[in-house]
Amino acid sequence: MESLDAVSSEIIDAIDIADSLDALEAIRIDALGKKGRISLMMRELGGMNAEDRRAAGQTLNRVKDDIATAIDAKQKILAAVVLNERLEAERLDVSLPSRPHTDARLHPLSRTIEEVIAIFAEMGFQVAEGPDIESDYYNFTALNIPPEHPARQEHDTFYLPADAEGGRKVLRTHTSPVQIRTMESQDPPIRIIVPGRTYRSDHDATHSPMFHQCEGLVIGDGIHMGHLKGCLIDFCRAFFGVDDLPVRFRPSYFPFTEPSAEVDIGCTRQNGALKIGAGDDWLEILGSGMVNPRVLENCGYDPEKYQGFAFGMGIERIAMLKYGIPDLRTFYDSDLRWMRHYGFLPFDAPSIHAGLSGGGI
Ligand code: 2U9
Repeated sequence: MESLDAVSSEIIDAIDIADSLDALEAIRIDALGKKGRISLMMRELGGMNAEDRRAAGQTLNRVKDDIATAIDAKQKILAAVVLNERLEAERLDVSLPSRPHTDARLHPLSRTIEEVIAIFAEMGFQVAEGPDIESDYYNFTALNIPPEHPARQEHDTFYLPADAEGGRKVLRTHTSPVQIRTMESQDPPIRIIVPGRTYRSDHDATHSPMFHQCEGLVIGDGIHMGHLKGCLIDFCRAFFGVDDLPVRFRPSYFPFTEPSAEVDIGCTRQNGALKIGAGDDWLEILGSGMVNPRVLENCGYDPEKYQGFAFGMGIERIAMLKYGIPDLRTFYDSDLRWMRHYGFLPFDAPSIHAGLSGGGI
């Protein structure tokens, strides 16, 4: 095994003077690779008799291990050299000023929707959603809105071009179609709120063609006006953060509810300033009512078995009242200065989760 010793020390010397990881890898392949010098010698063992093979095999394995160990040790040294070179070359100037940034804000409408959801979630409501583009059936007919009703008129509702069968879809004028769809697909009990965008052909200082509503629906066995009143009184008090807020139910009319009631909260108006809470004045906040039996029938429910109540509110309106935002149109201006003033920091939201138990808003 004279020649093996020579080959071995030649390889070990080469490892010693290797000055890069690439050079070391080339040496490894040349020695231990598939067609490497040591590997070829291993193959030659096959032609030897058993006794010679055992002795030569042991020597070869020892040499192979020595070379692998030497490569491993050198690899660590060279890797450390590379790392040190990088650490020397790369410098981080921690005194540089950071890139300019502005904190994002949550839009007051998003915040208001989150607050409304949090309050109703605590009462066991789930959030339901549906399409903005609706059929005439879901937006009007199923809700007992008659063909001659003004809401169906061209100048009040955005109609899409007629389809091949002459049917015309609408941009939903309220979120109520979602309640119809929910009733069609689920059995009572139902307890949902439906926040979302709605559209009406109206544009002035107090109306926007796109606005947001949150409606709610409760259906069950024996649901009555007392449930409606308790639920909405609790909501108003939690939303405005006033425990003893006076709440008044005033008779009204909607085609989809019977009886119907508008909900007012107590307030005072002094020198043009509005204060929510006990006072000698009232402010309309919500519409509500017991679901009209015809609407229940349209959804395949037996009105003798199930009853329910529904309600609706305009998100822009309650956001303006709660946060003192004077002009509806500013909600959609995307003015960053306005957002910095009226917007919310995303994590600055403890009152959202305070819900019914209060905690101050
Ligand atoms: C179904 C049955 C009944 C939803 C209701 C109101 C009263 C209401 C307005 C408030 C201000 C809309 O944004 S607004 O202009 N809404 O007064 N909404 S009851 O009643 C329903 C809904 C769905 C199946």
